[in-house]
Amino acid sequence: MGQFLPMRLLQFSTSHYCRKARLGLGFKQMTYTVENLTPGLHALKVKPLTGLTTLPVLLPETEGLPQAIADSTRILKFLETYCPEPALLPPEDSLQREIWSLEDWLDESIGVATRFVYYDFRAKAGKHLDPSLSSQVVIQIVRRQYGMTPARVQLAAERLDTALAFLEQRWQPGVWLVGDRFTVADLTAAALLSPLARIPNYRAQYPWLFEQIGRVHQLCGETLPPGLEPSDGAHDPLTA
Ligand SMILES: N[C@@H](CCC(=O)N[C@@H](CS)C(=O)NCC(=O)O)C(=O)O
Repeated sequence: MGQFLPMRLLQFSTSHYCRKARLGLGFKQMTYTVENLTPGLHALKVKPLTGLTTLPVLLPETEGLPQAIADSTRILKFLETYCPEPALLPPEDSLQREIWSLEDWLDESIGVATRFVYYDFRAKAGKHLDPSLSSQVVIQIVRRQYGMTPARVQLAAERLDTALAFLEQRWQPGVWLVGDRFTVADLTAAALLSPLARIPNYRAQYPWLFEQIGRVHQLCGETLPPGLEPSDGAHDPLTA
């Protein structure tokens, strides 16, 4: 059953952290609207609400609930408390601790590494995906904002290789990251690694990753990320 509450998600439409929040909302079958903010100008709206400048931010817009919840991790914790079923966590405390540790690693380290590798690709070999001046200007601004020097991009790529070697051992069809069911850990991995779907090297080297990302999106009723949408297949030699 859907939850007919008018929650609002403030987001950047292309952000993988915002995708993570949408996957959580989708899994819980919440009714919500999204408001896409413009990078840069977003801070004027978001900072007075949360004291932070990052998106996603969830506005429950219901009396008795917090006015604004900043950060995708807090959004998932809020959803799990507010709407316990279907559950995103198993009942065992020890498994929950493992899940939140994995979630924190994926969120703080791997999501950032993905961002570095993705924007580096979009500025170089993947420039053809959108060579327009406006897109390339945005990409350059993001690269400068996050200090994406070649040395730091290289470190990020190495961090991703280590992470994917670890995930490959335990994230295969029918097998979830922790315990025997889909949890916050799977949702977070799917969202924060999803930008790699645009990068041919990753598509060729880690086919299991994109199958798993697709499964998680299906489970959460969320549109597939760019690179995995059915319409992309016709133009993508790797999936043809
Ligand atoms: N750990 C945060 C990270 C969110 C984050 O980095 N969001 C980026 C977009 S992908 C952002 O809002 N950047 C704009 C800014 O920092 O002003 C979360 O999980 O919500």
